[in-house]
Amino acid sequence: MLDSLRGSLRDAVGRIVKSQGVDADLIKALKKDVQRALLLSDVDATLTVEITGRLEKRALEETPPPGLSRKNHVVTILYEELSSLLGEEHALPLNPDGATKILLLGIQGSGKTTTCAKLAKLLAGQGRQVGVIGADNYRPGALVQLRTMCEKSKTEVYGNDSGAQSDDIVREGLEHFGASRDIIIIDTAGRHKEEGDLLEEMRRISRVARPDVSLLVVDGTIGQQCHRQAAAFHSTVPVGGIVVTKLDSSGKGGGALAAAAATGARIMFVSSGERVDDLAPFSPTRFVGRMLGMGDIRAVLDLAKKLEGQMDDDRAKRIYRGKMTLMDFLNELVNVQSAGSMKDLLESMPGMAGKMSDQNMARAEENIEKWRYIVQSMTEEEQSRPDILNRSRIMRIARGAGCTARDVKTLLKQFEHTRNIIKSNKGRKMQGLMRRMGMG
Ligand SMILES: Nc1nc2c(ncn2[C@@H]2O[C@H](COP(=O)(O)OP(=O)(O)OP(=O)(O)O)[C@@H](O)[C@H]2O)c(=O)[nH]1
Ligand SMILES: [Mg+2]
Repeated sequence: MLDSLRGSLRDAVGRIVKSQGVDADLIKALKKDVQRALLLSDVDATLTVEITGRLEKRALEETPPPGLSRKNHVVTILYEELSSLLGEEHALPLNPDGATKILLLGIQGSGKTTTCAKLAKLLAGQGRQVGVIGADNYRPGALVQLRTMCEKSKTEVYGNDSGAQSDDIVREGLEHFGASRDIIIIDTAGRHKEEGDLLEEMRRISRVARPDVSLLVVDGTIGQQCHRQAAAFHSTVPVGGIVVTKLDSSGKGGGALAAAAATGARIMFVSSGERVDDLAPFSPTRFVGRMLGMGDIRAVLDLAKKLEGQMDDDRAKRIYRGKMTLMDFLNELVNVQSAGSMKDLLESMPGMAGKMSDQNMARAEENIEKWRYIVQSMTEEEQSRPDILNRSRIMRIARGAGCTARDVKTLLKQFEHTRNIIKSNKGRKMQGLMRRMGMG
């Protein structure tokens, strides 16, 4: 998805990570890299200048919280600014007293029918009873397309292809499903543009359906033109949320998302493929996290918070029982590093005792920086079950973290050793260390 944007943002982050230290030149280069990446992805030029200007100013002026490296801090700022470009996170509002009715609208070919089936599958997967009404009586074959796709989630589709009016079909469909469903999704017809008669039809359907939320489906390949389309719909039909589709098939997806967010619309879902599973709730922070190549960049933010002192009890218990995840391991290393007892920790590792000269310390600390990016390039599942890391996953992680597969393996080996000592309770030094960290 959005390969070119992701590629260039990761390169930019990689440069910071690999740099010796953060200085004004590096920040300027970062600003340029990000500017280029955003413009290529069709983000509006004014928005781009605004965002990257803020990035530069904050990176130059703000002091990192205690314990967080300057590099990581700059990455955090980049993450925050890019996320803010994409607006806030908005969940689908569900009606607590009865079926939630979702009306899909959008111009021809924007992806309404496929979104309808994808959304049905997503919500059914969350254990909800979903019914679908096919109210597109405009395009021949619309109902068959909808039924075929909805079969995959075994979702019932109500339709009527005997020439009925679309608002009548909606009325019949609602009666048909009655109170038997938690969610009813209505697929509607499109037109070439946001023409008057389309909007008029939507108004009519809307009066009958009385939707809890109307979702506007926009084709992401139109890039920043999304702004005009979202604004046009927004001003005529009350749009509760936006679905941006086809993020897989054009480099302009970033522009589409930024433009939709700039109208004040709530982006609720994004679609990045034709298959029925290719729809996901939209979260600016997760989206940007993926773009920047970190499994979940929230971990960096958590880390920043954690470094301000507090110890997470659950984590301590988990570690002590030998159920440590890679993220726990990393956080421990960073905690110990910031407490100045890095050498203790490393000496407690098998094969490391006595080998850590003071000169080597600087290299080890560099390793931690590298390991942090490695761990952050993993999915949550990989972080907690490193045994699933096969060759191709390791290659992917290495690419995401801007290092070699060997670096990843070194980390895994070290992690394995450490976990084993804790588990077997044999590493007395480690226990002493754990006690000092308030966990023994
Ligand atoms: N690559 C890709 N194709 C998509 C995506 N979403 C929809 N499509 C394709 O876009 C085309 C139009 O999708 P539909 O769901 O039929 O669009 P629609 O809005 O219902 O179109 P009308 O009913 O004619 O108004 C189909 O070929 C879909 O397979 C997506 O996220 N990625
Ligand atoms: Mg359709």
